[in-house]
Amino acid sequence: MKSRELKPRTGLIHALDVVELEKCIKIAQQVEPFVDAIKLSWPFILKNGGEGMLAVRDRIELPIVACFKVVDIPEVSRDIVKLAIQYGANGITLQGFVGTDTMKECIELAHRLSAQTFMVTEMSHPGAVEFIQPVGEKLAKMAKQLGSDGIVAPATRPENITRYRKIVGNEILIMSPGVGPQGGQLGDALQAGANFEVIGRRIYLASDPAKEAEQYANVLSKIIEKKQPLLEA
Ligand code: 3DU
Repeated sequence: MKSRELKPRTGLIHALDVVELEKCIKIAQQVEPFVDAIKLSWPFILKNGGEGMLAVRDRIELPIVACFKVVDIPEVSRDIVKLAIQYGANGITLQGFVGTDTMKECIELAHRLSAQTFMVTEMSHPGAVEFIQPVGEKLAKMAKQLGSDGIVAPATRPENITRYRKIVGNEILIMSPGVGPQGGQLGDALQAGANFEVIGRRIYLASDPAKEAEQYANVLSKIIEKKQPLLEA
């Protein structure tokens, strides 16, 4: 499976949480010029199977991120990672709190299969403050130590993205969900240190998803351009 590497260009990832296959493909094609990746999640897979993910992948050229937030014993997690990649994922999200053993195996396997990993360090919803947020910094350290390509951190708490950025350095990608209905403001996560903002409902529920994505991409890509000289300095 030829790899498509996720790199910041527009700074926008579309969380395409639409379960109807044809509608999902149509929106993926419409937003393709304005986003860096399409992110698919469990509801889509449960409805369409791995073949559904392959079908989306075949109709676009963008990287596909499988947002499976893998959280199981190493042996089972490995199978999820392997199958996700066989079914077209170029990147996969992992839940760091499951432990170093699972994370290490998943990251090594994904890299052997030319895919990228994104470890969740803190989620964006209110409940995240109960259990995962208190260990977020530890998780960010683990992601860096294990060589994860990226981490996932909340657009709803941009100040924490800045803390995670300090821990992981500039080499690791930070993707940040939570913009719009969850309360995060467009652009705040990138300003705080993220590389991508992950936006779902605001795009796929819009009457014109392409236009909506284009507007967000215009704002986000300008922030990326401004930050570039700072990162290279
Ligand atoms: O709130 P939105 O509709 O923009 O969708 C956010 C997406 O990001 C959705 O697919 C969800 O599963 C994912 N996500 C989070 O919202 C929060 C996380 O911490 C990690 C992933």
